[in-house]
Amino acid sequence: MADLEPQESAESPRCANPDCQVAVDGRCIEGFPDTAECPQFGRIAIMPVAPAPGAHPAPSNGVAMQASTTLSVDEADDVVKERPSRVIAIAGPQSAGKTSLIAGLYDLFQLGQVGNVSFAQSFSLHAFEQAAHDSRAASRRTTPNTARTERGEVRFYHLELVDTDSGAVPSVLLGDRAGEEYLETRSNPLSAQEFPELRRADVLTLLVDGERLLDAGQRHNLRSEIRQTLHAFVEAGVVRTTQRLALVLTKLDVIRKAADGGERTFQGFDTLLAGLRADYGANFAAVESFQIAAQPSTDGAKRGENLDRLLAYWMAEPMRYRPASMVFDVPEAERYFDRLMALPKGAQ
Ligand SMILES: Nc1nc2c(ncn2[C@@H]2O[C@H](COP(=O)(O)OP(=O)(O)OP(=O)(O)O)[C@@H](O)[C@H]2O)c(=O)[nH]1
Ligand SMILES: [Mg+2]
Repeated sequence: MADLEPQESAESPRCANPDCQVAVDGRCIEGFPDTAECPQFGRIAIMPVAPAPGAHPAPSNGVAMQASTTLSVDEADDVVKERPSRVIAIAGPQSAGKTSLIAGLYDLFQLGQVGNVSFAQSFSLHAFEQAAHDSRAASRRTTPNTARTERGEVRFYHLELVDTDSGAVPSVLLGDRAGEEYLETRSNPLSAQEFPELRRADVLTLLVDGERLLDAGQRHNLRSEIRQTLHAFVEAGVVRTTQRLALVLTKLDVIRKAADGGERTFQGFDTLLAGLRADYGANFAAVESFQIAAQPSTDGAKRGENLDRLLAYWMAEPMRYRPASMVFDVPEAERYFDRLMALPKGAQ
């Protein structure tokens, strides 16, 4: 097979479908009259590329493809600029289940629609596969052993999803980073300003490790960690009142297996939620709670239980910032000039 070089310039309209000739003849292979509606149309094209020098030649019956991996902050910003999008920051202490949540959602899409949301495409298929493989293997072990997310830049998992009720097809960007970096903000709140996913988030998703909340010896520490981490985010000024907060209790399967059926743990979670609402509710447009089992290792919950509810919260139309000073009544008047009025102070 001859090696193929990308033939489009950076400015050309590009499509993730390598068979689509939209850049050449302007026709969308999926049949959309307006390419903006086509779920395949985007900046990041999956197209045949020349192998790196010294690399193994591509098999004769296949094509080499650009790695379909997580997106950097700049790449995620490109997606946000071009398409309707939902940016989701998934924060929480180490081992809370952040990467498992991402992998669990991907696993659910393998089976079909999740609630009223169906899968269209992803620029991160390989990364999802890797995360799902690790977490499936871990959930089969008696001692959990998921590959910990390494410290470093946030990585965004990309999904293009269809809301089958509204017809919206937003890009959903799920930010993942190592839990210990979030924890460190407690002693140095300003370090949260280095985490671009927090400012960009439409939904800040804060995970509470259900297994630790169940453990009487760890319960108190965990609740302090969550409170202090959110306090640090607020103090660093990286949350905004147009963001929504999701407080998510993970590992529901283990909690339900407790001798008291998890009653104490659920109460502890409700107390934590009530405290966060009282102290930080005014910093967010909404605060909702969820209880999930993304990758259960016991029969205490269904795999992916309640992820559909969390996904529906993520998919909601993001809040748009509207300065209060611009919200004022326009007087009704026949003559156009009579409708003019002095702007409120500070609105000029
Ligand atoms: N029982 C149970 N275990 C889970 C569930 N979800 C995740 N786990 C386990 O919890 C452990 C930690 O999960 P991760 O997804 O790696 O946690 P993380 O928050 O990404 O951790 P860091 O990358 O270290 O910040 C893994 O061993 C998972 O298998 C669940 O629903 N039930
Ligand atoms: Mg992780």
